[in-house]
Amino acid sequence: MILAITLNPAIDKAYFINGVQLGKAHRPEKAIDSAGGKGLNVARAAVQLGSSVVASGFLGGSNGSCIRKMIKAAGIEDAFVEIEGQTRICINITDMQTQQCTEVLERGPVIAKEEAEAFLYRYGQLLEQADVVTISGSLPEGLESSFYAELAAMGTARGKRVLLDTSGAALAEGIKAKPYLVKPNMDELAVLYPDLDRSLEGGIEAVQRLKRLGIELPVVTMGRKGAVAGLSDGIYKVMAPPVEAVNSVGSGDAFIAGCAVSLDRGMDEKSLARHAAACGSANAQSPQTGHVEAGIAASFFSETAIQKIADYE
Ligand code: TA6
Repeated sequence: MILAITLNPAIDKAYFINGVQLGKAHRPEKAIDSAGGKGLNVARAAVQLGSSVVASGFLGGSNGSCIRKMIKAAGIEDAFVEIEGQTRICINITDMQTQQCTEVLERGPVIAKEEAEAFLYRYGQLLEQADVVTISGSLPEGLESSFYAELAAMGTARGKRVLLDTSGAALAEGIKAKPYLVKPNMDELAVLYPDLDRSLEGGIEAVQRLKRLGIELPVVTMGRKGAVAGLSDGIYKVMAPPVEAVNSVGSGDAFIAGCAVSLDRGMDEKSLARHAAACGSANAQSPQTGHVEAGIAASFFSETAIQKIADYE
């Protein structure tokens, strides 16, 4: 079973507009609501790929109730902790003429101390049944930046593979707990390692550093340039087939879902890396955020290349 953690979930509202113009009123060609926040995108994609998933984090208010209905309909088991605050809304505006995505991400509710404690207790219980744990997205206000490190340490101490996908101080702190996998994209990497450039060499150096810090499977995703993964016998570049993106938002989350499902199925690490990259590309084929058609992922998997590009120093 995959335990998917989303401490700052959201109702994701995806708008598709034919020619976005600031300062103008727009009536979207299409509007799609989904249960979002990175971890719920991971959870939905993992269920679509055939895994059983329990999702937990914080949900509150009318938005929280709406998300509970959505995740039930998506076949995700709801183990969220109810809070006083109102769960947020995140907006993704895709310009249908340029394919450019603009996101507006609310900060979300402030978590009270007793709510954080209630979650930690629930999380400890859920860990017993989990094989793989994904921890994704921003930390809500009220939680220390070391909160993910605490969750990762609890999971690792119980022999679980913990996949951490976050950014900023939460990522820097989380790495100290040595989760099994971290997956910064180039923007997140620029904050973590500002001295590195956005080249393939920069990605390789980042993987080298993360491996030395004890991350078993460090991955750097580089958009159309693919991903750089630190496997046990060296550093590999993974390249899914080039696709025309319909909605690329959530592709990083689908990548994590591919990793979690591969671990859940006991796939070898090269297959895991290829499967994850294929899932990320499959997500971009859907107008929905965090959505993977298993058939498309399987087709992309067979066309996803992996090659060794460096040894560990
Ligand atoms: O990666 C896409 C996405 O999960 C959107 O669905 C939206 O919920 C946003 O990211 C949330 O990001 P955050 O880092 O604030 O958790």
